[in-house]
Amino acid sequence: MGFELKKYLAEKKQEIEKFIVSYFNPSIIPKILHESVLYSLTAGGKRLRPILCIASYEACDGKKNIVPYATAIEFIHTYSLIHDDLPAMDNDDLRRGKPTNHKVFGEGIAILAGDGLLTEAFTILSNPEYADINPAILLKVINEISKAAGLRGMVAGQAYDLISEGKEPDENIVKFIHSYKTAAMIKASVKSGAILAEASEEKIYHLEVYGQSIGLAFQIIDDILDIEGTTEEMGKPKGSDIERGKMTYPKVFGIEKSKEEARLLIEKALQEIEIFGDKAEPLREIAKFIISRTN
Ligand code: GRG
Repeated sequence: MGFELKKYLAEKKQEIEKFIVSYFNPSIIPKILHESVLYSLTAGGKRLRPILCIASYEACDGKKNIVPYATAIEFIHTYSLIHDDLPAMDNDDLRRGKPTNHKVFGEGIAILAGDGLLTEAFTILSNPEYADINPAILLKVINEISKAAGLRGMVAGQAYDLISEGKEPDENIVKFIHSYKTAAMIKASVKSGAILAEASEEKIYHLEVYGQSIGLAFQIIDDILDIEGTTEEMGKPKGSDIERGKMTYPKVFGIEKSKEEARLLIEKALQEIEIFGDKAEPLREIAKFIISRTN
């Protein structure tokens, strides 16, 4: 039987979630902070970034269990969403159809939950014992992920997103926001899988271009869903980007051109991973899923 994406995603999701619930030691963490961290970590995320990391590792013939390292990336993603929803940022009441973290636990605890998750990710990534990984390899992964998450990546993109609200459409700015706010972490997830597998420079390069392309397409589709999606499927109010005057792809290029750009990016991503043959089937199907997703 051929490859079934739904089954693959469900299996990987289960492994990631098993690690999440086993990871925290509630006796050390104050109860409310522990609840806040687990609330957002188990609120129904797609686990796209850790699954991409694992799929990339497997495409490069990696054979160890790297779920803890992949899940560390989900910790960073979860921190970014908790902080993104805060009143000082996007001020959202709903995420994945549930009240946002600060609505349930208060702003102070939500900020600390985000801070804790970001820091804890590096506690995991700097521990070679999870899969007997060469520390020099982990150092490379930490370098990639910290660059993608910080001032040279997601945080820079988020800052441009924030200060561009209500500004005139600008092609360069929207491309910067999408590349840094969203694509940087997706690219780093894919690249980290290849680094953990000790893949060749050539393979790492192709996977990096794949990651950047699907990452950009992912955010373009997110912008389109804000206009064409449904509040029920997305789990957050439709039209919130327009309401806030966000610099989005449809705002700058129009909806049809945005769809065409997303399609071209996915095509480019698929070309980049041709060299991996059947081993890249999960990466191939994930790229196609990104363009057809409804949440
Ligand atoms: C440093 C205070 C401070 C805040 C940082 C950097 C940051 C906050 C936020 C940026 C992260 C962000 C909101 C990126 C947008 C990318 C995006 C479309 C996120 C949703 O990703 P999905 O659909 O989420 O993979 P699920 O719910 O499936 O996990």
